[in-house]
Amino acid sequence: MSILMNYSDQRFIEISQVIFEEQFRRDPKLEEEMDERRKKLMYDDVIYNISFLLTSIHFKDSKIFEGYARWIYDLLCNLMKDIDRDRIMEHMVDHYNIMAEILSSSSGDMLSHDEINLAVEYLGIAVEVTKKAVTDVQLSETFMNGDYYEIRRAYLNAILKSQTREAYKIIDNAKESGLSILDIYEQILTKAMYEIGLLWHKNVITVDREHYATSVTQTVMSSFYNELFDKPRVNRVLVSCAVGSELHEMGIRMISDVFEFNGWDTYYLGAALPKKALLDAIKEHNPDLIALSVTMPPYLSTCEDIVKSIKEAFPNLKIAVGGQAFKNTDALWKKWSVDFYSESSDDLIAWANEKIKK
Ligand code: B12
Repeated sequence: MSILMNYSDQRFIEISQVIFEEQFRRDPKLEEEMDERRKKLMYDDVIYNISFLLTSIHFKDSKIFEGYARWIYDLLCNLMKDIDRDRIMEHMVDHYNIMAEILSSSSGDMLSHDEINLAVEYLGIAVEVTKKAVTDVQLSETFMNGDYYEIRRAYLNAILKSQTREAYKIIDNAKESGLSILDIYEQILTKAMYEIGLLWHKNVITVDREHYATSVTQTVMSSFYNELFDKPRVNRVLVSCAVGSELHEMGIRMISDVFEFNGWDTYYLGAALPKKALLDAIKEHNPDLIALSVTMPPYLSTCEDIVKSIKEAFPNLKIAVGGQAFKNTDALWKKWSVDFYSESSDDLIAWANEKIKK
């Protein structure tokens, strides 16, 4: 005997209530995430979910519930932008698992044995579809084009799914398969971070996911340290920093690492360094090259000022500038007395190794 679509059937209401309450019991974090309005909507959703499942079972057509699971996941991601996609996946997977347990154990008088089996099967499909949907996001052309797409995609997927160990493993495997530090930095990590930025900008991921991506990527970068400092020295010195109150410092740290890997002695001074401290550091380390990085356009004028001061105090010191702030300018660096600009670390190291010799 089926209760298909009979919303007023008391058994239907009772089972929805039990599923709803069980989910809150098992996952106390839900109380913080769901205000009263959301709780009400969530309860309504339990009823919809059961009715779609029962329809699917009635027609013995798994596609009905599978399509619904994908649809409801996208809907919830759009409605609850403050909760990350990965967490919403957890909500739904828990929900489907609880539904399967409760329908199997307590719906004997509502569903036949065969119907219960179908319910469990279709809910299993919904779990898989929902897990897959976490990484099913629209990616930019830049991310999809170019070498090592598969590795970059796997790395991004691991970050979107909170799989920290997997992310490290992907980079370890890439290293083992012979990818250079330059390729890993430029083709995997930089492109993945740019994509994370775009997904945040489009409101597809939350800001905490962006912060998590940053911390995973910084840890990945530090895993290169043993190799970096092992390289034969070439007796050349780089001083580098991010300019102004710039907090974006991963790019310039990459530059510094790449130089260290090429045998240069590097002094990476981080971000938010006062001009006087930078000039003192130049005096102390006597570099062959200084690399300045700007991501946020408001710090371009700070960079211009620093470039002028460095050239006044150290006229022969070579200066390179870079970072995303320059990308949307009309070749601004050409108006300054800098020696080199490029969009990436590989061009800079190639230029420096060729032009700066001792
Ligand atoms: C992680 C991140 C942060 C982190 C930074 C943490 C850290 N420790 O670095 C935190 C959370 C602090 C942050 C804060 C903010 N961020 Co942010 N952030 C990012 C994100 C996602 C990644 C940055 C990154 O590491 N990229 C990877 C590195 C490797 O790339 P890169 O820096 O470009 O470096 C490469 C090249 O440019 C080049 N290069 C770099 N420097 C140099 C120097 C030389 C000499 C040369 C030759 C080459 C070179 O080589 C590198 C390798 O190719 C970007 C997205 C993006 N597109 O990058 C947004 C992004 C840069 N952030 C953005 C914004 C808006 C902000 C905030 C204003 C947000 C806010 N409302 O608070 C603040 C501003 C803070 C500040 N005062 O600086 C926007 C900037 C938009 C714009 N139009 O400028 C971006 C683009 C996100 C977006 N899509 O909208 N952010």
